[in-house]
Amino acid sequence: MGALAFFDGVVSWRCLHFLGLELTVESPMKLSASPFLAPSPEFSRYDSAAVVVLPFPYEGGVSYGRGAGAAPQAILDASAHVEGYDEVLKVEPYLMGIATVAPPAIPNHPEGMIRTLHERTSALLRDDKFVVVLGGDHSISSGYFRALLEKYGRLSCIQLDAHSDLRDEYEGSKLSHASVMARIREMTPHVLQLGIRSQCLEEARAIAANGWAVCTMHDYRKALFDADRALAALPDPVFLTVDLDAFDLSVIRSTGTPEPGGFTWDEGLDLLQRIFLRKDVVGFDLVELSYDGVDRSSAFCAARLAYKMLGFKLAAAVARGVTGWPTQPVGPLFRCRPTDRSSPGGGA
Ligand SMILES: [Mn+2]
Repeated sequence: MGALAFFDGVVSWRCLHFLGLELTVESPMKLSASPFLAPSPEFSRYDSAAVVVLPFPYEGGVSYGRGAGAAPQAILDASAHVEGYDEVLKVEPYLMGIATVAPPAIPNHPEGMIRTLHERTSALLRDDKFVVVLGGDHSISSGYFRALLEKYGRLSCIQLDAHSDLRDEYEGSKLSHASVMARIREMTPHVLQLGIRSQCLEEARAIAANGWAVCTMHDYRKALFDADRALAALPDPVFLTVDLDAFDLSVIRSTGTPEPGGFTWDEGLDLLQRIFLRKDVVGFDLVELSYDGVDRSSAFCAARLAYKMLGFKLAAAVARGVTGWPTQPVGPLFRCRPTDRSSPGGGA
């Protein structure tokens, strides 16, 4: 294949004008050899896709179990076995076009890692793609959050997680996965944390002192926290970060720091559907899957979850009249439109 192999599947066209000649070159952002869902090629081309999946295999921020670095590829491999038809929505959401780019080279220090993710997601957002980042451990999320914040000017964050991740630093690092929500809270006051069932005294005191919107799983189950009211109070647009340990071990058991008592599959999907229908979700990530080469079901559930969430995103856009149900990829469907952002409480 030689030098041409590099450009095989290369995406994002750019035109240069030089001495009156128009030269078309391509940026070195390669498509993945294993596209999400493995659809026929016409549904995974970059230029026509509404959605871009970015695998980000980083696990330098973990504190317990490893395997997050192998997770994105495991999710992509599993996604080839996910049905393209959504039996609840009764449509095939992949018809909107879902491209999957190859993972970038990631520096092995956290600052460089964050910078790399920020740069990659910023480039995809400039092309008006709806970007799904597949982690990787949770320390990556602040890089994508910053890219979205720069695009939209203001941004809220909804986190589904067993852990509140609010320690200012953990094991000497401010960029540990246990500190990611502390970093995001430095960029926005509008944060809603759901499913929490593991935190330290420092975190509990900070939550109480600041009146932060943190819904423990106990309070969720006992109806002691009004999630609908908290959702309504959160300004649009919203970044959604899903730590897969938010789900119960009976759904997804292979995570970096597993905790019992999480969302069932149906509970989690119901909550996520409400979030997508009521809020303007402009991007999300799935993090903390720990792939050990044996447990295929956790990776499959993560793939299924990502596709369910994309179906919810599409259904919300259809409900708002932003688009009809797509029958073929026609480029970005969810691009930022000022009229979409007129209502802070926004959404259907
Ligand atoms: Mn967690």
